[in-house]
Amino acid sequence: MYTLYDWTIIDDDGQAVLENGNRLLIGNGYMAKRGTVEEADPPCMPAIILGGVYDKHGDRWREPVNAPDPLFTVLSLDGIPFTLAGENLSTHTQSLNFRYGVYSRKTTWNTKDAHLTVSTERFASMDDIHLLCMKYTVSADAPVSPRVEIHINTDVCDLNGPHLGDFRFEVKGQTRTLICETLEKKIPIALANGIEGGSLSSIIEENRSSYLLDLDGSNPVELFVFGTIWTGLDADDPLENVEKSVLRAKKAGWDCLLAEHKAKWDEIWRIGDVVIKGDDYAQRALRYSLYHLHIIAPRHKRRCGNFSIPARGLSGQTYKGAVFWDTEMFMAPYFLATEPELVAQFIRYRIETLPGARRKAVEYGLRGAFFAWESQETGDDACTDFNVTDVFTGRPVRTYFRDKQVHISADIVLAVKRYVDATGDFSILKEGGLELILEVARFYLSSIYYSPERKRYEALDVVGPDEYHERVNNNAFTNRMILMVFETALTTISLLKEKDAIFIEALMAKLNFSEDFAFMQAVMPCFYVPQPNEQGVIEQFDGYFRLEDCSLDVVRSRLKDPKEYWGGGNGVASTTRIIKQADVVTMLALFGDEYSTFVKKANLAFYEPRTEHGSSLSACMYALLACETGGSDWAYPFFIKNAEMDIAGKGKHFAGLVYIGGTHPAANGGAWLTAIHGFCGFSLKNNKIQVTPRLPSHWQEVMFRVLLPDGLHEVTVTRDRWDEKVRGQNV
Ligand code: IFM
Repeated sequence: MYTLYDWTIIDDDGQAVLENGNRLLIGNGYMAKRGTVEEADPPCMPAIILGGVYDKHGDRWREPVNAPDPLFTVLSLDGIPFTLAGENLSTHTQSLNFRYGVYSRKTTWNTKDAHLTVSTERFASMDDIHLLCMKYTVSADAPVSPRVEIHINTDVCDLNGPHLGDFRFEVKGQTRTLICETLEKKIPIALANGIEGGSLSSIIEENRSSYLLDLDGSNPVELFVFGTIWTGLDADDPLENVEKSVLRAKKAGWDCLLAEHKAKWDEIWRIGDVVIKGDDYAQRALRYSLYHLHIIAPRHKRRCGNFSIPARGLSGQTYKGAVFWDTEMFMAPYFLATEPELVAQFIRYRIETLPGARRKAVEYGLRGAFFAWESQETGDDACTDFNVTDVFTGRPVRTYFRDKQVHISADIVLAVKRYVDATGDFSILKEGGLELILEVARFYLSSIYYSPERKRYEALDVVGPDEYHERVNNNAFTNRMILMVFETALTTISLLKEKDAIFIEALMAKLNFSEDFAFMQAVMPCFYVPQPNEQGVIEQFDGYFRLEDCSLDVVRSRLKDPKEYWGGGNGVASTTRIIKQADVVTMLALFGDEYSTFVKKANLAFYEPRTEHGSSLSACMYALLACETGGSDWAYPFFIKNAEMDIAGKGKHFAGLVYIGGTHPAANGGAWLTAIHGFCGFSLKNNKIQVTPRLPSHWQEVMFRVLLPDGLHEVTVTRDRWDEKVRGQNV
């Protein structure tokens, strides 16, 4: 069972192994290591996921590479390894300090002569992203001689692997190296570990990485293990680099490396922290959520191009380690306020993957840029046509996420627009941002239809955010987003024309966009966006109101298997008004200025009881809209649901038979969105901070910081007032 304290989460029974893997994850944006114990075997899903490194095994799903573990350590006595499953287990706790990203465990086993305890600490250095550090301490209350073996373990678990081959080990003194390569693209992956004995005199026998410890019953033995990882995407000679990194780490030593790592975290929190007064649990849970965003933020420059954040972060191989709309819509707002350079990096990643988006559009007989629903390093779509497995037949189910969830391209445009609005950084538009916007506009221009009867342009045969209803016409959210793309294209062109007319002319010529431009102008006034009915409710898509109107409980009672997929051809929700996640409500939360409070309230009241919230992207949109309509207390449980998503570990683990467990960065971002945009009523207008306090009734105060072009702003919001201090340029 876990307990959440200030900056620490502790699990004291080790039962929930898979949940703890996520809950106690450490990382630094380059890689993340799951919160499993050092000796964990593949069924416990130990993993070190490397951001942006993918592999495909045969015709199985392409997914991120799980690297060998350079910190793998097993303790044994008389040849019998100690495990958490052993009957000799006495006590076990694991914890995570989420201020500094330090994982710890303490486990005691009974032996016939003594109680034997292993205590470890480890971190993924924020200072040297290639480095993992571990302190491994063994103690006993009576003399005993256990053995410690430290390997670079290649026996890792993969959902669709294995992904590595051609393993070549070498041992040089206390340093062990391994070079191997991915199967598909032959990317070299190099690892090394170096071991330092804090009490080397206690080690009486040494055989490569195997140590027989002579414990005297009072003095513990401390071993320090430094593991490093480089890939062929980082350097020409990753092997040389891992060796150098290990030597550097051994020379610096644990204390120094830990201090450097902590200094980086201090810097992150100096800008990124949020302080809540009046609600300790919310404070802890929100900081924990922000921690999870920071450990997957790709701050480092990659020589092979920019990368973004996958939907399950770096917590495993779920969803093929792919980047979805989650990043732009749910995570980017936090980083836009605190580290806008990261959002620029997300956008650059999309600019660099434009060729993949163009290829996808061509594949569907369309023009422009149709971004991948599940994007990996090239921008080609990793999403398959059969993304769910039927629980009854074991057969793949045809899903339409890949070909019909067209809003993905517009979501990316919205992020570009928001970035430029907030930072005034027009350079990104010239470096491919405007090209991206125009190519997305062109994609929609090539996919919409004109209805002569209704005298309007429509978007037909799409899937909106509610994935349970496939191939629908005029999904309100999608249509409004498409219109936003046209609006953004138009305003950005005229804005840049004023600044650099030659650039605009050249770009229009390069893209041959003049005809599209004229067509877009003609389409805009007659592009259809569904409007509220007399009751103020907006129909989610054409014909939605004609579907069976039954309760969530009734739909749930129709399930024959708890893992059954609710959507698609045979899903229990497909023929009903029950939806998976916020859809119309997301549109209202994004375009709030265009709708009255009456309409917002009507849609909240209508859609919330009909929403399964089967996605971690749902709660925050309901919460945001509720805050706008005076419902902060109503929104509070939705905020908590988001903020504690990875603490409680109650998120869905299966879609059909496909494993979808992992961390939920979109929910982490959603928690910040609700606290800051929702409860504090924060927004930016022309680079000026605006706040409308609407805190939940038991909150006294919230402090957060925003990094604007003129410096760091510290905003304090109380129940009825707010205050802003500018801390100047020197951030
Ligand atoms: O992007 C989401 C989608 O909206 C719902 N299914 C899971 C995806 C990844 O989080």
